[in-house]
Amino acid sequence: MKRLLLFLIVPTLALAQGPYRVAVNQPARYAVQLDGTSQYLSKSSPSSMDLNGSEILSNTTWEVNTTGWTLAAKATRTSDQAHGGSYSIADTGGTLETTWIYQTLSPTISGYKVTAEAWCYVVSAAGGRPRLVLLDAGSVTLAQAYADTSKKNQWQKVVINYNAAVGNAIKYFELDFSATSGLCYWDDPSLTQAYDALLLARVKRSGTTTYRDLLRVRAGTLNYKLGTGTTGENLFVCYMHDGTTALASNYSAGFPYDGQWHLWAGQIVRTGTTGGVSYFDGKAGTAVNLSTLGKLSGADGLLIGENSAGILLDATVGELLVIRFDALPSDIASWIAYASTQRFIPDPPAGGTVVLKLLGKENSFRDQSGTQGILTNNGNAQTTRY
Ligand SMILES: [Ca+2]
Repeated sequence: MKRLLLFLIVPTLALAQGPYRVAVNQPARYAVQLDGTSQYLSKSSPSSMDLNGSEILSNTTWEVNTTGWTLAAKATRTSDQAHGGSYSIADTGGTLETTWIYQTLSPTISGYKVTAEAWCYVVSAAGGRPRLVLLDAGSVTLAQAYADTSKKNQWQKVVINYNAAVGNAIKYFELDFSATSGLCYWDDPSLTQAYDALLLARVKRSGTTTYRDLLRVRAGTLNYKLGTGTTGENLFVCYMHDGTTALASNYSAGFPYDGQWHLWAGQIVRTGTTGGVSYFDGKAGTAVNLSTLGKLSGADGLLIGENSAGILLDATVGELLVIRFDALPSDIASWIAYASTQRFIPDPPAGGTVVLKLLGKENSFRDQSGTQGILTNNGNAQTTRY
C-alpha cells in the first residue's frame, strides 16, 4: 500500500512543479569549491576564446612596404615613429584628398558587426583632426571616429564598432587628416568581426566581500569579476578589457554574499550605446556604452578564480559559460531571466556558439571547436555534487 501511495504522490509532485521551475537560487549539479588561498583552475593555451574573427585587412604593420594601401601625397611611410615594429605612416594635415590612406575591401564587408581600429600619434593639429572612417562603395561615410588632439606625442587607439548587418556594405577602410596643418602618425590598423557575447555563471559565495576575478583571459581581453574593490565591495561587475580600455558594466544593487546560489550574466554588445549589461538572478543592471571598446581577441591563457597576480577567489563555481553570437537576440533579457530559474543553464539561445563551458563535475572546459580540454587544477580544488 505504501508503495502504491508513492507511485501516486511522486508524479503528482512532479506535475505540480510544472514544466518550468520559477525559483531562483537553484544549485549547480556539480561545483568546484575554491578556497581563496591556493586553488584555481587554469589552461595556458585555450584553443579559442576569440570574440573577434581573423584580420580582414592586409599588410597592417607597414614594416616592409605599403602594398595593399593607397597613400595620398601627404602620407609617407617612415621610421620616425612606430606603435608596432619600426615603421608607421606619417600624415601631414591638408585637404582630404591629399591625406588619405585607404585599403579597398574585396569583397565588401556586410552581414555582420565589425571592430575597426588604428593607432594614432598626434604631434600637432590645427583646424582638423586625424580620422578613422569606413566608407561604402559610393564613398559615403558609414561610421567615423577621431583621434583626441589634446593627447599629444603619445599613441592612442581610435575605434569604430559598426553593424554592417543592418548598415551598408563597407568598401573602404580609410585613415585621413583633414586640417590646415599638423603632423600625426598611423600604425597597426585592424578590421575584424565583432561578435556579441554572453557570459553566464552559477556561483555561490559567502563571508568576504572583497572583489575577486572569476574568469580572466590573459592578454587583457575578457574579465569577469565578483564585486569590486573600489566602490562598495558588493557589486557584480562584468568587466571587459581590450588591452587599452577597460569598461565595466555594474550590477550595483548589492550582491548578497549569502551562501546562496546565484546566476550572474553579462552581455557584451559593442555596437550601440547600451550594449554592456550585467544581470543578477535575471535582473538587469544599468546598461553602459561599450562602443569604444576595441578588439577582444588575443587570448593566450585562461584563468578561473585567479587574477594573474596571485589573488584568489573564495567561492563555489558551478557552471560557467561564454557564448558568442553574430548578434545577440533582442529578447536576451527574458532568456536570462528564464535561465536564472532553471536547475541547469539551458541550451544557448538560437545563433549562439559556446566558446567556453566549465562543468564543475569534470574541472574541464569545452571550447568552440567542440574539443574538451582539461584544466589544470591548481591547489587540488575539490568537486562537490549537489
Ligand atoms: Ca608598424
